[in-house]
Amino acid sequence: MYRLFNKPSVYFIMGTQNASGKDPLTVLKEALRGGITHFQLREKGAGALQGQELLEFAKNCQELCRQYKVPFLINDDVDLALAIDADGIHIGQDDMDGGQARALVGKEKLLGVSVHSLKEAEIAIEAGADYLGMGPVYGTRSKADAKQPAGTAGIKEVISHFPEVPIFGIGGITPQNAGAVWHAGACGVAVISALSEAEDIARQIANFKNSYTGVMI
Ligand code: 3NM
Repeated sequence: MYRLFNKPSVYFIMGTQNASGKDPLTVLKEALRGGITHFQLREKGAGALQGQELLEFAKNCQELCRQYKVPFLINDDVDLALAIDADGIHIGQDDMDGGQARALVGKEKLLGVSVHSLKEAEIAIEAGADYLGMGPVYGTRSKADAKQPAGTAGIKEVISHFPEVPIFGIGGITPQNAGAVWHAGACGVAVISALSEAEDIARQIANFKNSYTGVMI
């Protein structure tokens, strides 16, 4: 199951609110063309699409991801994920319980869980998580209720206990500061603004991948 998480993974997260005035589907297409390895639709906050509009947008995102054979996950909304047969679901600590999410989506779907401690990581893994997100590593403007920046110590700790579980660093990560996340042993970076606000999304993705080997263009 962990084969879908090769290093260095670049996991793009976006909702229509993150597209910085651009067409969100165009942003997603550029990111897919540029080589993102995972995509999560995270539609949150004021003005978030709902109902039929959200369903249509999600289907359009899914269609694009299929063209590029990139796993398409949905944040939090299990009903939506099941309705459109998304590849997986990502949940936070304030959403439903990991075990409950796993029971609802079944064994085949990817399940990601946001965690902030070794204890939360243990519980998520026990519940059947395929990967974990850990953050915020750095300060972020993209999540209203984000915790204090935690650096990479937690990532290192979880990896030392569960070396086989894919861990993504999240929160304020850019190609310039991603080195510490790779150094901690993360399989990938999960990012919103560094890609959604990039002038040249493909180059930014290349820079993320190159930051793994220390090369920058
Ligand atoms: N979750 P950006 S931080 C969605 O700490 C999310 O769990 C976080 O956006 C966590 O790359 C975050 O723009 C926002 O900082 C990430």
